[in-house]
Amino acid sequence: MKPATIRIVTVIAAFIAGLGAFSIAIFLISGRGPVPITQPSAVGGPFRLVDQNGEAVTEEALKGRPSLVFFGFTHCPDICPTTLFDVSEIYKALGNDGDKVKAFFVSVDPERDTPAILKEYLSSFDPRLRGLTGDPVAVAAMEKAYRVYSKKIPLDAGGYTMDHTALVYLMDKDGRFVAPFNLKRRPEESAAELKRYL
Ligand SMILES: [Cu+2]
Repeated sequence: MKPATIRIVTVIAAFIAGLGAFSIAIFLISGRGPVPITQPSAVGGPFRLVDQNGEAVTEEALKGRPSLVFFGFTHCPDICPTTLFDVSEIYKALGNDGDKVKAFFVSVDPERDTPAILKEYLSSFDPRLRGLTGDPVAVAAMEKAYRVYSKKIPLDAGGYTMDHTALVYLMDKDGRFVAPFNLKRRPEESAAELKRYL
């Protein structure tokens, strides 16, 4: 080959090599893109229950608004009524924005917590709270999806109580789990956090 030809071949070879390096770089960059939003969250999932008015409620109810989701039962001696009271105080602190936040109290004791019992029990708290119950198998499936533990504990005097996870979950307006929600602060502070998710 003549020197001129050699130079052209070298330039073309360098160009092709450069192209290769360039496409490898693109591949590496795109391979490190953001985590796909379809990745399933560790907490949450489909469910099919009924509320205190007997209306069907599924995971679709979590969409469009941020939600607080927590589990308990109406015979609970302290934690559940305290949580329901705290959430009612947050609704008060939210003022007009209260209508833009949902809250679900899911019974871990569907055997006793019928919609009618839930309705009576929830009448002492903010009317925007929705109580969920249903078929024990459906309740157990939701507990599993939300990583909730619950267990029936027989009482000496007869009957039983329930041990259960007392976490409150904050879900965003797409129905995705954000984080456990802290109730151990002033309702105004909780309200301010919720407003960030409207
Ligand atoms: Cu409880």
